[in-house]
Amino acid sequence: MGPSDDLVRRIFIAIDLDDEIRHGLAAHLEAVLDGRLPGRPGPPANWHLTLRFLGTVDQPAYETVLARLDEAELGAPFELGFGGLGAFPRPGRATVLWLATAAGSGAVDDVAAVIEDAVVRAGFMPEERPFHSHLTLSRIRPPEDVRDVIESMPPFPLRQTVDRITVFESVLGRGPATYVPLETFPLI
Ligand code: 2AM
Repeated sequence: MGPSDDLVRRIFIAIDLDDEIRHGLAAHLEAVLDGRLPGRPGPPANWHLTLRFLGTVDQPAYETVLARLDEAELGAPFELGFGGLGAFPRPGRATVLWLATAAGSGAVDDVAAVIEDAVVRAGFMPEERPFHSHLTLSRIRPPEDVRDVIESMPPFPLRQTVDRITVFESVLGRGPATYVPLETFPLI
């Protein structure tokens, strides 16, 4: 056992957003919805596009994940565009309100599949739910009908270049979780 072998962290792998996207999206939501997102909106600093949630990971497993990601062929950088709003499990009874990806969605799916493969090689159970790329904006409890909100928002027009993926730690506490970037892996 090394000195940090008992360290456990809550880990996920994601596409981080440029500050321009954070500011632009916050302004877009404010302009279109007057800041009135249903439910509990996440702070813009927390916005990201999850590729794979790992949950609680001990230090040896964490290091194995990093090694498998380091070996993985993550693909080339790409342009990511966004669309309008959507909701899980469905707009008429939503618990999660999200922003869709548009241009580059196929590349997001591809990199998510490569990461899934790397994570399974690292010894994790395969993800059973199909991957749906989305940027979570708000969590809604109890569920609400958000069809009007979804219909009232035009697509978000900005784009960003995705040239790396980021391994985040989710630090839970009172209020919103804090997401701490731990490692990045370049797309080349
Ligand atoms: P989300 O992408 O729909 O927001 C950190 O918690 C990130 O991992 C969140 O973005 C969250 O969902 C995602 N995630 C996926 N599965 C999760 C789970 N079972 N518990 C918590 N977060 C999960």
